[in-house]
Parts: sequence; C-alpha cells; structure tokens
Amino acid sequence: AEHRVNYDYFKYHTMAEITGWMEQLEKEHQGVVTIVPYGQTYENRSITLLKISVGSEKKKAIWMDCGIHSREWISPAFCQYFVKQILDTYQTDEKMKQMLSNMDFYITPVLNMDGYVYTWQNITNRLWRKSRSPGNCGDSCMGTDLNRNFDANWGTVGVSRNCCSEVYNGAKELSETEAQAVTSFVLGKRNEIMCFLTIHSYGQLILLPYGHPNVSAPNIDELMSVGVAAAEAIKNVHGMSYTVGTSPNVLYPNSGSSRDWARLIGIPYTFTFELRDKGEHGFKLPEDQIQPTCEEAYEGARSIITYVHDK
Ligand code: ING
Ligand code: ZN
Repeated sequence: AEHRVNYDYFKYHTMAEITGWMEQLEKEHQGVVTIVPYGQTYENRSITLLKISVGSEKKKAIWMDCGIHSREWISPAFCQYFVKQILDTYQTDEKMKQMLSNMDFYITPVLNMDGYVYTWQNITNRLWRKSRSPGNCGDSCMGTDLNRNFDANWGTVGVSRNCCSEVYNGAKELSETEAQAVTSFVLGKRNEIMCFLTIHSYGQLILLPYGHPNVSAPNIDELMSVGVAAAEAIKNVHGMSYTVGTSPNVLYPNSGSSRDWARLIGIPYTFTFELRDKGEHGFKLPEDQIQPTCEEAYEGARSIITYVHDK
C-alpha cells in the first residue's frame, strides 16, 4: 500500500525534516526525483540537491538554490514548495509537462546546512547568516558569507575582510566547501544550465547581475525585461510589489555572489530573488505568510523558466 505522509509546506522545517522530505519524494517519484549529493559542508554534512527529470534526452537545465543564508527561512520553504508544484502539475499542466520534457531541474533546498541547523539550535542563534567554518582573524568570530565567497570579482566591493562581519568574504575565493560544491557541480553542467535562480529574503526584489557597479551583463536589457515580467506575474497573485534591477541599483553593490559567478561563466539567465517582506518581520517572516509568499514567487519563477524554455 502506498504510504504517503502529509508534509506541511506552510510551516518551517528542521534540517532533519527536510532531509526526510527529500528521501520520501525520491521514493514516491522513482525515476523522476533523484537525490544528488555534490559536496560536504564544513561540519561534514552531505550537501544534496533534488534532480527532477523525466525521460532521457536533455538539452537544458534550471538551477535553483535556497538557504545560502541560514536565517532566511522562507527561502528553503520556497524551494520545497517549488518542487511540490512541479511534481503536482507536470502530468496535468500542458506547459509544465512540455517544460519538464525538455529541461531538468536541479534544486538545492538548503545550501548552508550548517548555518541552518545552527539557527534552529536555540533562539539566540536564529539570525545567523554565514557558514560555520572558523574565521581567519585570530579571534572567536566564525563563519564566512557564502554569497561573498564565489570567484566573481572576489573581495572588491560590498565585502569585509573582518571575520566578525556579516559580509566577511572568507580567507580567499572559494575558501568555503559549500561554495566549492556549487562551483564544481555547475561547472560540470555549464552547457546545460541555462538559468540560475538563487533565493534569499527579504526585500521583495528581483536582482540582476552584476553586483559590481562597473561591470554590466551583455544581456542586461533582456534580463531586465524578463525580470519585469516576473514581477508582474508575482503582482498578479496577491498584489505584492517586487522591484527589479541590478544589485547596486536597487540594493547595494557586492562581489563574490553565486549569481554573478554563474553569469560570468556564461549562464545567460541569472537572478536573485529576495522574497517577502519589506522589513516588518524581516527574516522572521510569520508562518501564515509562507503560503502566499510561495504562491507568488512560484509564478515569478515560472515566468522566468517559461521564457528560458521557449527562447
Ligand atoms: N541579500 C543578498 C546578499 O547576499 C545580493 C543580496 C545577492 C546582492 C546577490 C548582490 C548579489 O546580500 C541578502 N538578503 O542576503
Ligand atoms: Zn541572503
């Protein structure tokens, strides 16, 4: 008999629960969902993604990662919802069926697993952002900002060399095993991955490359129009406004982000989502906002993915 546990997508889940959810999905969707380990965290957890794939011959792929910053709990909740939506609709929704027949999805529900576990350990850790590796400054500060550690104008703008900073960029580029894992996996699939979506909170933004104010993506006009269409799709769900633009224009400059690195190696469509809200609750977004946030962000992501597929 089929044994289906009802998973509550509209609550926040521990790392153990998310791992159990991944294992259950792989069992329930044999041949479609595969758990792929692709690296180790500093504390030796196995970093895993879900590969969603139907059929055999593939030309394109979509990357999505969540939880690169551990305190942004709505982000892993969104990746889980996104996976569920794909699996719930690909047999009935003609467009999703078509997209899944032509594209694979690689979805990492929690990239910064050590940090995520830490934010659940006790209330004083709830706002931890960085990895959990030791700093390099001869003091007691821990952690590197994984989204400043990638090989993309590393160490130039919007970073700190002080280990105690929330935006400490690490001892050198790719000092962190989590950033190494993404780099090597994506490099291995660089000709397939057409779209790189990395999910954060908060601010209600769709951010485009590059974080460095002096460099511009060759397809910036196209990225802008795809981003604006996604923001419109989001607005149509619950009326929420998302602002679209490059990081320095709508938020702040930075360097070493995974999104910039992905665009630099030639992945044409790379976006950062900053989910709800605009600061009222910030990282502690109440659970009653998980569902509407996921519903609208799903339409935003779907708009981008549809564009990439049809192009
Ligand atoms: N925001 C992102 C950060 O890493 C960002 C914003 C992403 C800026 C990518 C530039 C490039 O700071 C949060 N909330 O983490
Ligand atoms: Zn973030």
